[in-house]
Amino acid sequence: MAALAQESIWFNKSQCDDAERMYFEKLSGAKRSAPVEDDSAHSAADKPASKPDKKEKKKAGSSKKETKPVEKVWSNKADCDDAETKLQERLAQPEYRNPANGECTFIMLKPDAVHRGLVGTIISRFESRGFKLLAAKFMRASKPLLETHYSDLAKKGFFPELIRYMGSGPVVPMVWQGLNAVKQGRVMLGATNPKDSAPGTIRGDFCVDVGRNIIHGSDSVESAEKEIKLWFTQQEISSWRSSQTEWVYEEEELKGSLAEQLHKTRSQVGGPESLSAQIARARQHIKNSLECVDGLVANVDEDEMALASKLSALELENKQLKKVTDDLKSLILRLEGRVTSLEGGKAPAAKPAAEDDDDDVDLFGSDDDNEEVDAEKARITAERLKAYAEKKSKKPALIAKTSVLFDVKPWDDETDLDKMLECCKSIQMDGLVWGASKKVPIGYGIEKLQVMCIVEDEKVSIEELGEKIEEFEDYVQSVDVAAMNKI
Ligand code: IDP
Ligand code: MG
Repeated sequence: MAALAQESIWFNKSQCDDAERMYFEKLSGAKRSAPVEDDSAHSAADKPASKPDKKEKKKAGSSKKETKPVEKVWSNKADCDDAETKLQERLAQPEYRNPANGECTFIMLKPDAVHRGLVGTIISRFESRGFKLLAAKFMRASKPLLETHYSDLAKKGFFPELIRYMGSGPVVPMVWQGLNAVKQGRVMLGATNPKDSAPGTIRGDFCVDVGRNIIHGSDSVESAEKEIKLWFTQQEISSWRSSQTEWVYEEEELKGSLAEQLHKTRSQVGGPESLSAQIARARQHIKNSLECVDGLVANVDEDEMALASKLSALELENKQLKKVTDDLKSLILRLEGRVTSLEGGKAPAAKPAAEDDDDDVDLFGSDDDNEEVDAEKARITAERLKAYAEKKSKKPALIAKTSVLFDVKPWDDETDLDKMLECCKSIQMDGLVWGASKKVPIGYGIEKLQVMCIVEDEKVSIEELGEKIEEFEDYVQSVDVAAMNKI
């Protein structure tokens, strides 16, 4: 009898070893030892009762029973220990957990369950199922707590009785954790009305009346979270690892975990779609920037070229005007000389009297009879020369002037350029005349102001004028002389 019992135990152990070996190999990556010729799949150590047979086989050598290669479960204890260590190490890694196994639900044994002594039985059902108890307490629930808990049923006719019944005795609120704990919890509870609950469910097995249905269970993950927070503090919830974990959950935990990790990584980088969207956005941004820079360069070139051609045109015009005035000046001088010579009968009339005095020919050529006439002529000539000199002195002297084009840059696109221009033109100086102005875009919606002025070189320093403009700090960031031309 005892031998028979032992036999059966050994048989089971061999099956168990196989399962264990496969399981350990799967989880820990432990290598099988090479197939060996073994005369006992269930080794001598495992099966002491076979010892005599083994000896016989050794002696027999080529016995009838063909020795077939059988994989050894573990070649030695060191291998086994090694595999165990590896398994434990891997299990200890957090990514080895399947987050789905961490789902929590709120279960509460109602006062009728306590009164009827079903607390242990019901807890046992959850434990047996493989769920893990994270929190539990035995308490009398206050009315406000129960009203909050059942607030969604406040309008129901049975609400006052429900609150009274729930507060009529102690309750056992609990937090259970496990794979699909919320849904599975509801399945284990059975329908709200016990008359509809299937046998095998808690309500189906232990109660008959909807108003005395002994147990509560969260109906969704969201309400579970809410209810757990309502009934428990964070400190009251224990986090622990059941030694049964790997016997309750298979290794798809790992798959779930990897999938979860991938999902997490993707959501961190914004998902594959949003990543490509980000790249597209970045590309567009770079393209825009390049276009903007191109536009800026084109603008600058265009402006500068326009300005340069305008300046060279002005320069040419200036030269032509200068030539015209020079020609006119010499013509006037010539004409004046002629008029004088015609009027005075002497040429050139423009010569000063002193020069005439030095003229030996004239002096020695004059006789006493003509002395008075000559004196009169000399007086008239002197008067005319004086008048001419006076007239000439009244003519404006040629004044050196410069035409300046200032580039006045604002701080940003919000700077009021009209105000800035007003400020510039508020600078009034002797020898300064403000001219035309225009706004020139410099990119990113910002415009600069170009303002022209003519200054008399003697009276106005261009550098000082620039500094004066820069003093309008509220508007002006910097001032540059874009172009300068002598007039
Ligand atoms: P549940 O407990 O299965 O989630 P709910 O509809 O949320 O069912 O109702 C909450 C509790 O209110 C029930 O467990 C039960 O105790 C009670 N209840 C529900 N319907 C009735 C009813 O028609 N008469 C009396 N009590 C009811
Ligand atoms: Mg409910």
